[in-house]
Amino acid sequence: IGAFFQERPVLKNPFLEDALLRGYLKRHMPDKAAVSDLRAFGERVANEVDGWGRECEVTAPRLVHFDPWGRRVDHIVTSPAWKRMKDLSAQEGLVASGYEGTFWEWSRVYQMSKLYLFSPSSGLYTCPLAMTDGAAKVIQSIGASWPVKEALGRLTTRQPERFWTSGQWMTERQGGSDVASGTETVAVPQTDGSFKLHGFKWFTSATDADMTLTLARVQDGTGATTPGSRGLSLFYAEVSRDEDGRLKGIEVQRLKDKLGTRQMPTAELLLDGLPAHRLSEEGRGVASIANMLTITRIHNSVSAAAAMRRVVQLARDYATRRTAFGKLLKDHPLHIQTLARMEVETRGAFLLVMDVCRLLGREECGIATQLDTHLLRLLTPVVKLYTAKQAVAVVSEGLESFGGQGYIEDTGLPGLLRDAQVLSIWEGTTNVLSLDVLRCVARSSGMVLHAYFSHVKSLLAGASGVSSLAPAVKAVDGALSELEVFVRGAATKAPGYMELAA
Ligand code: MFK
Ligand code: FAD
Repeated sequence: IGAFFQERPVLKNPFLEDALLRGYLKRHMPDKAAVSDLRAFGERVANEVDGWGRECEVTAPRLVHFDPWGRRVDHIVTSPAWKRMKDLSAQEGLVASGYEGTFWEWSRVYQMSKLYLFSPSSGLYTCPLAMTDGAAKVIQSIGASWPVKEALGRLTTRQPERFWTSGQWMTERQGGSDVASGTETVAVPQTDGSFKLHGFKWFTSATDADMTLTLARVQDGTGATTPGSRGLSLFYAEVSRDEDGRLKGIEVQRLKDKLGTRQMPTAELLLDGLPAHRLSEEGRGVASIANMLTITRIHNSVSAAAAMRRVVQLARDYATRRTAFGKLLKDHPLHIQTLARMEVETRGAFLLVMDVCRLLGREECGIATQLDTHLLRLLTPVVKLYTAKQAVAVVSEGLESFGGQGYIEDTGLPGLLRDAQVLSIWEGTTNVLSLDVLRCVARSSGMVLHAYFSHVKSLLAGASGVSSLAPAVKAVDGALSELEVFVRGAATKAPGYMELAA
């Protein structure tokens, strides 16, 4: 009954559809090789990868505890599409391109642009890639020697058969934000200088990884450990199996039943003598894993901007196909205003994210000024916390622009919202990242904020003819004056400084 069937929104090449991305690249890195690679990858995302992403969503990972004969195997069974994502990630250099330096200071912008195209179609494979990138960064910054030299090569290779992913096992039952008090895992020294880890990791995502970085407390000869942050060290462990097929030193307790990110396994792990190597100095675990946090928080922001861009692209397309009250949605001014507001949020997010990627690239090439370094430190938590919240709001609005169909599971749209919701929780919640902003402001005696407002002031000066920016100029001037008081207080350790930094 009824001859009408609504046309679906069509995903077109996300690179060609994204005038802002293309314009940004043209302005900043007009390298033909990068642009043609992104165009070709965009084609692949629309025509091939997006289907795999859907397959990952509908074929959720599952845990097989025992083999048919009762032996404990703890196999996390993932979909063929999830495995294809791993191979594709290596071939396309989704981690490698951040380390190859092909585009010099723009290598990170290029890599993150590619991830931005990939993310909404990736079946959440961006999660292991973020942690893999973070692990490579930590190993590189510590200085890759045995036993992690081989690992660094595998994390950053383009050869699918060599490519490894890494986990990031930090959260325990007592503390995900407060890992300093919450970490109970102990590292027992072995006679050969290695360690065995005993503890329980409460959230471990993409647990089919080949290795992990994790935190634990080294036991002394009496079995005692140091409490708090100063007791935590950073460890490297490989996830491997013995000749009977059992995981060495790990039992997978269960997979989490999650609101979203269902494409990806998130497990609870009992570490029962996991062989590991200490990477950091004793007690420098948190400071040493901070590089991983920086990278994964930037990846998170890229995924947030990408989720917004994807829903806007689909909503715009749908507005050209759906008719209501006698005309297409695109011809209803109110609907267009809704889409325009989403577009503005998406553009703002994209530009902030790309600026942080640009700063990261400059730092990694050794050409960052002190201003760049301050901005990178300050803006990393800011961009993560801000874009995560934006993504939930914009994607939610985006779903509404499809009417009832936005709520229907097999359109693939609801998954976008579910997956956006996690962006503000993992890799540091909004409050914890706000405190991280305060931490870096306090530790630099306010200099990072001063650098930030001076930078914004110089940007505004470049647009001095735009009268609508006058309130912003006034606000920045006010902030700079207040900061001068703050910085002076900090320098003299006046009581006002302690109140502000508390
Ligand atoms: C699509 C993309 C997806 C991404 C994949 C996600 C998969 C999911 C993975 C996870 O969720 S992994 C778990 C992530 N967990 C967190 O993000 C933990 C959140 N909590 C914090 O970030 C806390 O602020 C923190 C654990 C860091 C607090 O620890 P402490 O030990 O109480 O902090 P403290 O004493 O202030 O700092 C210790 C050192 O670390 C200091 O260095 P120094 O000793 O040299 O002074 C700090 O400066 C340094 N530090 C802390 N945060 C830093 C940092 N350095 C640089 N950047 C930071 N953000
Ligand atoms: P809590 O720390 O208990 O926080 C609860 C609330 O209190 C939050 O709203 C928080 O903002 C607030 N809060 C905490 N401290 C403060 C404070 N000082 N001031 C103000 N507010 C505060 N972790 C890993 O290590 N590896 C993984 O692979 C991983 N994968 C994950 C996958 C998923 C799908 C999810 C949901 C989580 C994953 N996590 C992982 C865990 C995640 O990093 C933590 O859940 C997160 O860091 C928060 O920690 P928590 O759950 O202990 O919350």
